[in-house]
Amino acid sequence: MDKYIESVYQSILDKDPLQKEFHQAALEVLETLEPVIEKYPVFKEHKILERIVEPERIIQFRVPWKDKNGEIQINRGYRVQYNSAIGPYKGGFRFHPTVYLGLLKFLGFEQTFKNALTTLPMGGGKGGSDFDPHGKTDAEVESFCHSFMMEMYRHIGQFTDVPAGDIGVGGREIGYLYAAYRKIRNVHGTGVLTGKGWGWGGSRIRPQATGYGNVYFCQEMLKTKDEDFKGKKVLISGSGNVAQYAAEKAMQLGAKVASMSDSSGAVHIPDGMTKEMWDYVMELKNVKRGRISEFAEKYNLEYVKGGRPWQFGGDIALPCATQNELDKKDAEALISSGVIAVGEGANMPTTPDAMSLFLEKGILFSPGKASNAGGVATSGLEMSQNSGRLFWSAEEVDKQLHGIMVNIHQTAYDTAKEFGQPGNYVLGANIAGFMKVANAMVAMGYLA
Ligand code: NDP
Ligand code: 2IT
Repeated sequence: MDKYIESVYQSILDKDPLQKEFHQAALEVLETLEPVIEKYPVFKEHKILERIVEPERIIQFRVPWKDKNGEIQINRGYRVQYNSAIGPYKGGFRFHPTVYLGLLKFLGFEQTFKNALTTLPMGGGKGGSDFDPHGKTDAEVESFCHSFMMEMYRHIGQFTDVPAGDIGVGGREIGYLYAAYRKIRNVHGTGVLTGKGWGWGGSRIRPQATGYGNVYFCQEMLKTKDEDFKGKKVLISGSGNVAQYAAEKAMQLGAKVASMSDSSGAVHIPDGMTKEMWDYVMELKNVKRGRISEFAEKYNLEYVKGGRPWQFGGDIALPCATQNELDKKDAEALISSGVIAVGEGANMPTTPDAMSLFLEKGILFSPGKASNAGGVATSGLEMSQNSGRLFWSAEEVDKQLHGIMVNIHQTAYDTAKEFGQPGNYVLGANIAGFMKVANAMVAMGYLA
């Protein structure tokens, strides 16, 4: 690695030695920026790398709430306001027991480049809590969300920072959070949160956007090899928001969706998911909030407790659950089963050694910051509709989402080619996202 880039990376390790997911995300980006730093010395002169790895602001706070027995519980809340060079901070909230500062720094850092790739004016941020919504009653989740917003409201706003959902934060949680924000601020109609419901400020297609967008991106990658989804065996991990709509879109395109999973295990669907099965999963996960094993039981399908879908083998893999859920052993299994494309729906689901293997073997591989950007892009479209007091039809939003994904694909593809590594979407996306933010920071001087 270039000495200057190595010194920036080393300073991250020295300052925050325990933030391993952040180290991983930063290293992946920094490594690919070598040719840019060489070509444009202005970025080094302006210390863009040193500045871009450091969040502009970090907020951490106590979230007290009462459980169903009337007992006081205490969680930690966070917002990492990473970079606002090109627009207000934008990015989701994650509620999951593994949430800590290092995880949110990785997500906020990724978000900065992802949002730049959408071409919409959004900076990068991420927040959340170590609160675990699993097994909680609706009333408990509501109480937690209200307490969380009692502190968060003062840090966000349509021109400052616009949160949305992520793991553990869906339509239900956004509703409770938005209610608290409205009560405290006495305003309605601002785009202070995205992922709102239809009829109270939300956008059509926002729930579908990340999963659909991931499939649209993958479609573009496949086109470069004269391939498509039709008849392909598609492995999907997760069974949450992103996985659900990636599955729906892949099915619409004629693919055989052969797996779903959750943190307890994976289900194999050798003949492909049917519309009836998909409806069952939607009800199971979004209404009953049950486990994917119940789906396996209902349809008499193979269920691997503690397993991941990758061992089932397939043509296309769409990891849509969480970070580092596809490792080198999984990549080897996929490659030996003849996988042709891997499209990241989750953020950083592929470990670095697995990613290197895919790139080395010439497998089409899209990094999450490019292929899952459809979610935040549609959040941007929700912000536009809120500002204009407008509602666009599902067809209109889907058309714009599709156009944005095609454009991100083209940008990553062209940038990889320009920098001498055709087909390397990781390098292409990192460089294209970085250039947009870095140029803005240079133009605004050292304060940006
Ligand atoms: P959801 O909470 O709706 O679903 C998450 C899914 O992943 C669940 O099936 C969950 O299983 C599984 N999962 C979570 N943690 C783990 C774990 N440690 N090990 C195994 N499985 C796990 O979240 P989303 O679908 O919204 O998010 C999925 C991924 O997509 C995340 O990486 C997120 O950052 C990313 N993303 C989401 C966007 C969005 O718009 N929602 C936009 C862009 C990216 P279980 O219920 O058992 O925990
Ligand atoms: O990781 C992500 O891009 C998201 N969770 C969506 C963020 C958003 O603001 O819609």
